[in-house]
Amino acid sequence: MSRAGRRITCITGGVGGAKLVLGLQQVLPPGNITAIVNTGDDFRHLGFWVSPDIDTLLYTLSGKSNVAQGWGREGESWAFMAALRELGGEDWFQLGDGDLALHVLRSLALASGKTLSAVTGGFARRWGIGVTVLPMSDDSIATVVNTEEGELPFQRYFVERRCEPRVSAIRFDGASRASPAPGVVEAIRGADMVLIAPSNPFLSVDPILAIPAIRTALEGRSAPVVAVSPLVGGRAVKGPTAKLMEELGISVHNDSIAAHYEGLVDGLLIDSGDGCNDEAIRIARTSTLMNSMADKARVARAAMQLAEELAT
Ligand code: FO1
Repeated sequence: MSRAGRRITCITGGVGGAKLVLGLQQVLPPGNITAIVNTGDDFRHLGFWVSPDIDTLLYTLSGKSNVAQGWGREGESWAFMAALRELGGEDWFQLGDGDLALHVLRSLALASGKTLSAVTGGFARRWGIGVTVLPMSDDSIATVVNTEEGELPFQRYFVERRCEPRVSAIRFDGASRASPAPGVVEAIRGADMVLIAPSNPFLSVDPILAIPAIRTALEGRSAPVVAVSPLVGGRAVKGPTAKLMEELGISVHNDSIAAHYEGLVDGLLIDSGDGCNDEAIRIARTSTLMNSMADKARVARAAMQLAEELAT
């Protein structure tokens, strides 16, 4: 089948996955791509339901994202936050004026009984996004980080504490009882290949894999699953991945990434300068840093190439 017919499903957190999906869009019609997005970072803040990784995908795929910042909208204004601070409201989590519209409308829709996947699909359609953007689940799942300062909900750890407290364990409240959102299992089973984006395996990919029916679908896969390593040169491209691995006693090496995904992936795409000694999976290399659109297309093509080799 020509690549044009390929159906690809991408399992992703926020930024890393958004870049990979942008790269895939250079190679495939957007309608052939489904993104299954982490919602373990989601939380209720100031009465609004905030879904950061979903919003990163929506903003990125609609060309609205603040690329340099890695979250939120480009050209944002901050009148709401200024007024909030005047009134003594919590200001550790910045909500831009444009971003606020998304949280207000999502919160209203959820309060009226709509599901997160229905709301997300509505936003994607409104913004002309051709990729199918699916939350991993419509059930509530919360990533909680055990640190030397006690348990922290994800955003308190990631934003308020800037990932400083040392982590001893991570859990995903609700994941073991959660069902995949509609279309998620079908997107895994019906794909010609499944890619795991270079998101943080422990914070952003694991919540997705913690949903039993998703893990089972990946374990029983017929199509190849390829992960893109989040490590470049023995450190993470962005965010706390390497620091977290050290704190969890995991060596910051692709061997650990391969071991972490053992039984779920058939191939691992690593950076040209790195190595991986795992004999059980196929390794491919490219320059995996994704800054320019050409970078993103290169990494997407290399991941597809590896999956195609595994499928033959
Ligand atoms: N990250 C920050 O570091 N500081 C913020 O103030 C912040 C606000 C914010 C608002 C909406 C949103 O969707 C994301 C936001 N993020 C912020 C990023 C967020 O914490 C991360 O995108 C993920 O949760 C980690 O992948």
